[in-house]
Amino acid sequence: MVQVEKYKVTDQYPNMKDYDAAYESHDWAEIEKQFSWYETGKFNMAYECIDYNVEKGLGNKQALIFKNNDVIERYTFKEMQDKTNQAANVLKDNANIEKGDRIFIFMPRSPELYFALLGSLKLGAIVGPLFEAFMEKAVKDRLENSGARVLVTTPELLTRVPVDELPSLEKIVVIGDDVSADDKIVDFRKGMNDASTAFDIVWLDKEDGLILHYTSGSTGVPKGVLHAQYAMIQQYYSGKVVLDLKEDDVYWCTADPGWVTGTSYGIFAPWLNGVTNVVVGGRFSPESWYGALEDLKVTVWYSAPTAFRMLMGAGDEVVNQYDLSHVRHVLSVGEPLNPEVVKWGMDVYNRRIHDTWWMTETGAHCIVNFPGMEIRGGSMGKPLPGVEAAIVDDQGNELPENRMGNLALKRGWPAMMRKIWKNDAKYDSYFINDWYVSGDSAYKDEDGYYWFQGRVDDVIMTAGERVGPFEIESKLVEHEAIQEAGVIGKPDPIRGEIVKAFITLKKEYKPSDELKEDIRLFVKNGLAAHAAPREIEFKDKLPKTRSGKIMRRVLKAWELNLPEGDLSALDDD
Ligand code: 6R9
Repeated sequence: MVQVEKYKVTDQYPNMKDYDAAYESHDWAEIEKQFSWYETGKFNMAYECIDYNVEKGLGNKQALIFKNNDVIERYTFKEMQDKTNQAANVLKDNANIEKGDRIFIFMPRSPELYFALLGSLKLGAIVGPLFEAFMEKAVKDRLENSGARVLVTTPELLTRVPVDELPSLEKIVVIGDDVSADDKIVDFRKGMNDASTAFDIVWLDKEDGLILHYTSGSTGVPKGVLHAQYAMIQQYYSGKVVLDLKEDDVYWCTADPGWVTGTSYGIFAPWLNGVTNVVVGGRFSPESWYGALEDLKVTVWYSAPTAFRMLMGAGDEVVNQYDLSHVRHVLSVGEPLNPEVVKWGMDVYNRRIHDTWWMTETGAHCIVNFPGMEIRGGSMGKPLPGVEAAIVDDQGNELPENRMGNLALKRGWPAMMRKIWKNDAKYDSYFINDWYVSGDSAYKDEDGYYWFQGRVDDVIMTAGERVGPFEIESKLVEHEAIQEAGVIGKPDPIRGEIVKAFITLKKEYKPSDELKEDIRLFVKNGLAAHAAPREIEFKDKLPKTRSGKIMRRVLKAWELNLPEGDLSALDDD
């Protein structure tokens, strides 16, 4: 049995009630009372995020701090109200947007992205955010499938939009200097200069569309996941109890809005809670990230295992050059958080890193390490109050404790997706009876903690044993030479599958046969003989999605010489 590291609650969270009490007493109807629509019946996410805060007297409070290298821009909630109203007017004056029309946004992070996105929501449009790194085919597929009527982009990225092949696309709003406008192209900056700061928000119903995120599932075909306005209730609540957002917090979520984390927790949760929200542009480097934490005095920091592993690989000396004393709460999402990383977080930041599990489809946190509960290194935690989870078999029967199976959620949590765009059959295929089946494999221990094992398709069957790749990867990254590891099952005539590991080494280490042998022994002695990789291949880097997930599907395709499938999510910079 692997030793589990436990991290007790400290006095860091004096205001958090304990987890069991919060779960027992939870009632979404009580949370609804926090929103303006509880009184008015009129919904609009952008109103709740921005205007409602101004009305509550937070107009002069910093809403957005944008940092890109040495440039820092700051906007109060009142300024955000004006800017988002102006953006809404620019869109309204140039395109005939009706409630539910799709407006896509394809640009790097900048304050204007947030003005345009919230402005689109004020018009009642459904927003579709795209990663700036998408190439022509990925852009076309998404605009085509969604039938987007308007695209907001920059002059540089416009070159990747096959405008002539997109008949539904009526207007392109270009954000740049010297834009030459015509009957299709709109000059955003000129429009903003001329636009009024007054705008009549289009009121919606709670089930009206909010956001359309395209995500590549394990099969690799991108699908449009639609969320409704009502998702806000869970985003707000989890912002309060999981991100632990408080009035004076300076909050930084490192995710791009092209990924659901960058909208649910990079836009909605912080602003629904009236908190100062930090956006950092430019590329990742340990120096620029620690610099942002120090300069902006960030208090709550939400990032991903891939980033934490890179920071860990950069060495502890870098950390010590920065003053991170303001950071009081750290969270992670996107991939399993290796116990080694949690341990390192305790050593160098003196903070517990709180893992959170959820998906594009779930819209908000579902399984979390609640700030007030004991953390067990490697576990994604327990269900968010108001969410019912279980491990089920392929027929939807609940499995007993400590049995690996499908991680499932009881249908009906507030932020659940409402449809897969133009693909009802796909939507229906997620459900067995009342269970939404996530496609992740996990087990629940006797204390109710959930332990991620891998995507269902990634689970390895070797010599009659089921092994989750995550456990092996986590053991591998404990090895002093290893930076990152991706593990797959490779078909084998005798054993069914064998464990194969793709490994990147820390800078100081060189590949060698001795090192392979040492790594094998390390896993064999530290985990189990059947988990030790029979094959090891060293790589300069691993294939990852733009949100930082190791793409085991691509590793497998390389290994078996299979087609790689849709690679639009692959981060190939
Ligand atoms: C928010 C987000 C969802 C998939 C999910 C799972 C993996 C996310 C995780 C995690 C282990 C965690 N995942 N968080 N695995 N522990 N804390 O990531 O959405 O991009 O749709 O990915 O990511 O496999 O099913 P999305």
